[in-house]
Amino acid sequence: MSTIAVNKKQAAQQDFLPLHGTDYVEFYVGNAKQAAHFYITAFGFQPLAYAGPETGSKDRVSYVVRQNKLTFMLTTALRSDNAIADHVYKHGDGVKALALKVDDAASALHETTSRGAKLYQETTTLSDEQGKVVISGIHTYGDTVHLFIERKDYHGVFMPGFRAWNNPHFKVPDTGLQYVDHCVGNVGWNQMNPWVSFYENVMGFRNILTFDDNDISTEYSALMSKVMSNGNGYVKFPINEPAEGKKKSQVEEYLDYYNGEGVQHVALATNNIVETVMDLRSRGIEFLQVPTTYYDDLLDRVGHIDEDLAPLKELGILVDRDDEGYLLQIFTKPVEDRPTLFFEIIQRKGAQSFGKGNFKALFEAIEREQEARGNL
Ligand code: TYF
Ligand code: FE
Repeated sequence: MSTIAVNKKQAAQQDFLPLHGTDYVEFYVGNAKQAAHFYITAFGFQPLAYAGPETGSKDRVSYVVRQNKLTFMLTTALRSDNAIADHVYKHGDGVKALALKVDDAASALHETTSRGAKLYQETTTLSDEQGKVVISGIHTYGDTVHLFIERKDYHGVFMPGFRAWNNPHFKVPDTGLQYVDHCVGNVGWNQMNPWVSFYENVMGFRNILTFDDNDISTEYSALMSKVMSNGNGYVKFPINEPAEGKKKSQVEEYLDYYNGEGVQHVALATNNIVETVMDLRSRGIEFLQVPTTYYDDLLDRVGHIDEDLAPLKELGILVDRDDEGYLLQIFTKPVEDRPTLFFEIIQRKGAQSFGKGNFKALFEAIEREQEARGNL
């Protein structure tokens, strides 16, 4: 065997959990019909698939919506005596599953459970006339789970158990959202490092960035964060924990209202953040606002950028630079009544970092919202 072949084999062996990115994000919600309508109307997703009593699913309904490489599933309970109803009762609406694309769902389950992952779903083969999809799953922080989805040769709209769903009388253009850039988990006091170890040891991820109290907490909202990435960088999971500070940590507020650990934000990538955010705003999505003074010295801080300053300022889009380039980002207000899940819209122009230069302005904006809620 040549040296290159040996090295490739070693690299493949090292990554015991090869992932091809996010397959879908599943939300457990109180009313999936209305939640799906929100993601279609306000975020520009297209209807894709439906599962419910008509397709043999007696205890739940799920709607699947898609925009480019982004797939969301909105699931609700049809009865009170099931795990979905319990989840919504405990947490409100939130992310249940981060489903990851794999070549081999049985292997993914074996590799992770043999390293200590707690089993959520045994390897299950779902099949219909269109082919088969194999799924398995493990628990992560809180009541959140990771599903492993193997869909090598499936030709149906989504997966067995779902039927095509669309409404020919209701067409809404997309908003340019492309794929999941990263998903952030909020965990309890002193729980960041244990979850970092979980992603390292059980899932083979690496810690690529760390934000400690000095980066984040001294003056502003107190939290610490470590960014975990899988081998090819397609799946990135920052983990936040609250820290003691002058004011109540935004992470603590989340833990109070979510009633435990869970997904804090999902970052959605776009190729044109100005157009995407203008569109989202006109559809009613509300974003956190920074003071206009943020823009006074922006170009001194980040140097030349391709975008005009005026629309960035008008929309409240934040910019940060690192060694590799720059990024533009903005954060929605929470998308439910509890101050829990929100979305980030991000456009990367080379930068692979997370906007550390914006933490001060961002966390002060979050604190203003916390204060208005009486939770600071
Ligand atoms: O994902 C990130 O790290 C950035 C910054 O509560 C961030 O989006 C970190 C913590 C937080 C909100 C945003
Ligand atoms: Fe983020």
